[in-house]
Amino acid sequence: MAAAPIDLRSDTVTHPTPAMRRAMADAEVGDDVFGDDPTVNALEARAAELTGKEAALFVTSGTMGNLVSEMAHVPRGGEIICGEGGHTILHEAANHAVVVGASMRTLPWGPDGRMDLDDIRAAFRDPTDVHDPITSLVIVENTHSDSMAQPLPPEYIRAVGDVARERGVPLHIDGARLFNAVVALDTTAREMLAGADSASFCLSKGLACPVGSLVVGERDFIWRARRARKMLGGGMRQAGILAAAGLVALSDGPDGMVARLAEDHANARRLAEALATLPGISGLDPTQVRTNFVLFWVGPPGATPTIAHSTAFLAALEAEGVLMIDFHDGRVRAVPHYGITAADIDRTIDATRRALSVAFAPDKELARV
Ligand code: TLP
Repeated sequence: MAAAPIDLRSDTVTHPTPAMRRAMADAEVGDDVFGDDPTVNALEARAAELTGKEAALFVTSGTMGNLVSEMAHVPRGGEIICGEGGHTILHEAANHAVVVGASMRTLPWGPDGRMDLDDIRAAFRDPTDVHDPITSLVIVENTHSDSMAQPLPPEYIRAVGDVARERGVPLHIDGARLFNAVVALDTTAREMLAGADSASFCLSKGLACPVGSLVVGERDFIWRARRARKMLGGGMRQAGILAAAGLVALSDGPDGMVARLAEDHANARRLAEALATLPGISGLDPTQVRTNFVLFWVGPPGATPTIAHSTAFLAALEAEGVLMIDFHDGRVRAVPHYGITAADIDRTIDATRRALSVAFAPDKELARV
């Protein structure tokens, strides 16, 4: 039987740890819609405590976490300020428009993933003008995917929160990979979110849980998010089976998965350092690998990289037993995660070298593009 591929498409492909599987098998459960599931209640209490917020809500996914947060913060006809390539605008099936009934006002960001504070100030609409949408929420993504998952520091979150609150508008953090940012900056989730009104973070990415995300914020906000979750059909019953894995991931003990994220960051840096030296790879500065994303362009040396080049490279790489993915702007993405070892990184480096020479051999049509 062929060996399983080294799957670096995303940290969403992680499988639960043995400790999680045991905790899931043994989980005490109840009907969570009645508020009776002790394991869900414990997970929500743990998330609130870790993030320094009043309350938390267990939801099915990061997408649902962001959606119920938007529904809880934003009225129909409201507008959300967010970065132009953010997950909430590009990868959530336009749920802000279809479900929330809101528009998005998108802003550019710098290479470090930050929207300029003056740009944010200028993006607020005039609430006294009958023509304008009602600016109702600012969203910041942390880690910030497009900038190769830069971790944005608590001071920046605080500064954006201050700008938003000057206008009476809350700040939500799409913290799908919040704990990667926390670990990379050697801070705490509490400190990271001190300037934010709400956040969602995923358990099912680098923290390796099979399913789930948490939304955190003030008690009233969480109540509105809970109603929104119900409306979307996301009220689960004996969800403690799933929450049990989350409690393991967020525990302080040896089975906890937060501190372990540093291994993924080290593997990502090592991978990037090797890949950046290969002819055919461009746009990759390994010193910019601060968390678990490695993003780069591929193409024949000297040629302008295109999406067709990425496609050819990814196919050649798959034939070598390694999976990466095309990022939305045409770059290739590799994401080390739980289960990926340093030896897998070495094999990936060799496989990449071979895939580049197959995809961009001088006699290949694509090489002349
Ligand atoms: N991102 C996934 C894909 O959807 C692209 C990935 O593989 O990176 N916010 C951010 C910043 C995300 O990267 C993601 C997932 C989400 C929200 C949504 O989380 P899920 O997939 O749990 O709905």
